[in-house]
Amino acid sequence: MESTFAMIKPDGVRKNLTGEIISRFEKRGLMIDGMRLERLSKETANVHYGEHKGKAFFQELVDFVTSGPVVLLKISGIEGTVDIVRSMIGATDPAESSSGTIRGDFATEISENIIHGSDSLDSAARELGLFFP
Ligand code: 3AN
Repeated sequence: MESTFAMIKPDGVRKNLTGEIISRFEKRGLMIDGMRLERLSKETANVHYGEHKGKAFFQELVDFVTSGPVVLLKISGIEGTVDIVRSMIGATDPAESSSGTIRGDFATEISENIIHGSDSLDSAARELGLFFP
């Protein structure tokens, strides 16, 4: 069974989209294997977004993702789950994400794009190791 990590960001939680988002994954046939509501510390956010350290938007990203509670998800299913979840989330920039994707339906700004999902098997392993050890 393949597993991936997703995180409903503070804007998704504030907009009451948690149920809608989880429901989409479940209806697709994926299993919610782990779930936790928590407010991330700056330290954890720094580790999670470590690959973006040094970029212009890094501090804004860390401040935003720690601005309120997030929902941490371990999602499991058939081979290809990492890619299925990414395709359901949609492109990083909501201006480019298709309707029918989570970002395409609910996000308008790249800095507040509702949800994060691991982008590869390697990131899924790393991120699941951080949040669901
Ligand atoms: P994704 O979340 O689609 O994997 P990444 O990993 O490139 O995208 O970026 C991580 C997060 O950083 C994005 N979800 C977004 O919130 C933020 N981000 C990426 N690019 C920008 C940007 N140009 N300006 C502001 N925030 C950005």
